[in-house]
Amino acid sequence: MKYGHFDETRKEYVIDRPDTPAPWANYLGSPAYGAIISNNAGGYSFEKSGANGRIIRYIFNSFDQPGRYVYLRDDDTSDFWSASWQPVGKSLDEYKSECHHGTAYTNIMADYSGIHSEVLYYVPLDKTHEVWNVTLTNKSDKTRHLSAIGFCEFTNDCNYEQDQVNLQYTLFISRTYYRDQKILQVINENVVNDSVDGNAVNKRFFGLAGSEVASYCGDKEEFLGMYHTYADPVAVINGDCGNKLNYNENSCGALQTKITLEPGESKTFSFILGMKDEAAANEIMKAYENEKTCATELQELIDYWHGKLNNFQVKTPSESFNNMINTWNSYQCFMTFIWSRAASFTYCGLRNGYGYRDTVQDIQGIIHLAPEMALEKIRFMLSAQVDNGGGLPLVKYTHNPGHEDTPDDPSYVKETGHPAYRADDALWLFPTIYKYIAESGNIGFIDEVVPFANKDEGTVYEHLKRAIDFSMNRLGDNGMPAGLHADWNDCLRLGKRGESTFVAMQLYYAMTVIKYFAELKDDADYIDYINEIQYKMGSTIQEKCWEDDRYIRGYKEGGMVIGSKNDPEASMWLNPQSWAVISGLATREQSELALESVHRELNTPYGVRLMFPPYKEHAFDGALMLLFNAGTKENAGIFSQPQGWIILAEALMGHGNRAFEYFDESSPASMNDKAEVRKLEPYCHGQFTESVGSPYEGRSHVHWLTGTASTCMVGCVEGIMGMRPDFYGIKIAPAVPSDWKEFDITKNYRGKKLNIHVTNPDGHESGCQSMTVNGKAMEDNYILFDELDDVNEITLVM
Ligand code: IFM
Repeated sequence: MKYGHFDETRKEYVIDRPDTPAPWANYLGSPAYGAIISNNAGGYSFEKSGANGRIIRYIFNSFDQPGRYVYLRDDDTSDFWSASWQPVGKSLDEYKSECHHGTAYTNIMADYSGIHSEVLYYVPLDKTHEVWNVTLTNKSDKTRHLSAIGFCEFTNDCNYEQDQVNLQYTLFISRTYYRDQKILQVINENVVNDSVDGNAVNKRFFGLAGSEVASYCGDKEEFLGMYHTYADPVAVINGDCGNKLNYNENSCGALQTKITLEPGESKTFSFILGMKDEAAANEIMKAYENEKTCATELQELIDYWHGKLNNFQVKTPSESFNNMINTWNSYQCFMTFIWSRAASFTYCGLRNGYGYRDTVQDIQGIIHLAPEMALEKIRFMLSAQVDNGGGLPLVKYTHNPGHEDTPDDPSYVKETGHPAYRADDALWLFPTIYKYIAESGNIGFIDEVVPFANKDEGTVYEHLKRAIDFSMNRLGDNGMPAGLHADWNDCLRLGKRGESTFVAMQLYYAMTVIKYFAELKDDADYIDYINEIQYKMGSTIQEKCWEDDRYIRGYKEGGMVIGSKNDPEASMWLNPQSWAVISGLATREQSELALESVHRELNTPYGVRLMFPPYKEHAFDGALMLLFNAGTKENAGIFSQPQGWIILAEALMGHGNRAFEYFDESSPASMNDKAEVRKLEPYCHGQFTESVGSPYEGRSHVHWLTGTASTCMVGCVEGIMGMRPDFYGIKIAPAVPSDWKEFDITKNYRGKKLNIHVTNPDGHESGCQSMTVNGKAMEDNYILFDELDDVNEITLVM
């Protein structure tokens, strides 16, 4: 079943059936002013923190209500509906709608009883308020007398939990005023000096520009009426908001305007919402008296986002691939990069910092689109590396480089809840920094001095050396990096001296990367040292972790093998197989065997399982995935993030068919026609998909903010499209389905435009027969940066 389609030209996803199997959301603004909106206008807004800066209410895990509602009413017949299908929910026989989720805007269009409505929701670029720009058009042949009523439900406390739970307090601290086309809400009004016992005065506004307010309401119960719901507020039924304000209990903003429309006529006006005092609100509102403001602001958003996305575009035979790479996977990468795990319909905003590994990985997804943004975040994450080389598991939003406490300090553990270092955190810096420098050519970055989190400072090169030291100083009994608190898999507690094959492979790869940097720096002694320890590490992994046709998952403290072929449960694990290839550790023969085992034992129609069989009766002490139902999350679910790694691994091996098979199984866009199975938005990755063992195989969860965005992006761009820049140039090594006859890539590479046309006359999966750059035949599929013109026509024959 399908509820919408991709509009590639406008870079929009268009939902034409509003009764989607889950709220399908979009992200507006940034955490400075964040607004999450569903296709039925459900969602919430906040300043700075989803949990502590909440402006409007949203009830999680419920019916996608309330939200940013515009009620419409025919004042001649008293019939009413909403500009989004919900909350009124008219019969879909009579009510038609389209929700266009675009890049940082959402436009909800509806047609009902001869009235066409459009509500464009957005947060203007770099601003901290939101706009609901409404246009009503009379498509009927008679004069229509309408009311439009904008409604939002304010929280009574910026902290969303207090607002919901501490009612003996929060019901008695808020009141509203009406002045000059606006509802003004004030919280803790009597606090004069900004703060009493930690309570600060909070002021919000909800205003109308471009049309006269006919009536208003600032009291939720007055607006809805007892025993009414958002579907049938008495104010809407009566066609009059009653001019009531609240004093205690619950605030809302509701503004009615009356519109008369002749046949064919349109009128436009805007509701504006924000966390501002009256003076600031007045200033903001003024801009929207000008009819052109919204069009200008929308264009700014489009130019900004499309400008970034256009730095890498593809045209392949797969629409699903094109839609993901050109727009939606890329846009999701920016959202995870900017929002981290701050707020969604699943994350309520309570997180108080950035997860180290997640954030360093998120950066990878945007490097090819916006290396300058990546650089800023890389610096930040390096400044969250402790001087012992380990990453802070959680980097507080208040991060103060050089002055932070660490997992060695009880204060850090108490404040963050993270009891110890994790084995993998700082190792993610290696692929991320390598990719950044290769993409940007900013080789000097390795000499840049960046503070450590707790004290001292060092060059980027020194930071990386210390990351190697961190692992080397904490080896387990077999000589591989100790498990510490956990590795990438939060559920895998191998014990402090347990050992993870995955981390050992990450370390092996990190050693390869640091050698590139050491070569740049002519650091011969260090190269010798790395060669020696890398050889030793590689031999240990091969000796201790290879088992016939797979790599085991690791060793529990005390020596128990995890993920052995003969184990009754969890005998096959995905990540050590993909990373054996990515890290360059496995021989060709081992790689082929391991990847084949993955396909045979872990693959499903919806992607590759994280491991199999699920833990049920044989879990070791520390296998926390046992807490999840079989086929779910880390317990043999299809964890989405590793899909990107297996795509990359297959592509690196030149297995284009397999790489694409894995892309296609796990790509949201490929499930567009099976939305009733996937449930989640068909335009964004989720954290995981339920697998074999679940009665809901194929159902995905935890939308938008997931490391999957970046891993799949890398798997597709570096892997399938084969874009492999290095310090001096770029290799073009696609690995695609053998039935792709041709495809095109346009890429901005350090300011040079690459127009790449690939043909595949003989049906290969990978490989290069010949390549030309601006008509000149190349020796192979590598181009030195210095040989590039500003615009380059590149042809590659596979
Ligand atoms: O790697 C982790 C991530 O940091 C948080 N979500 C779950 C992943 C796998 O356990």
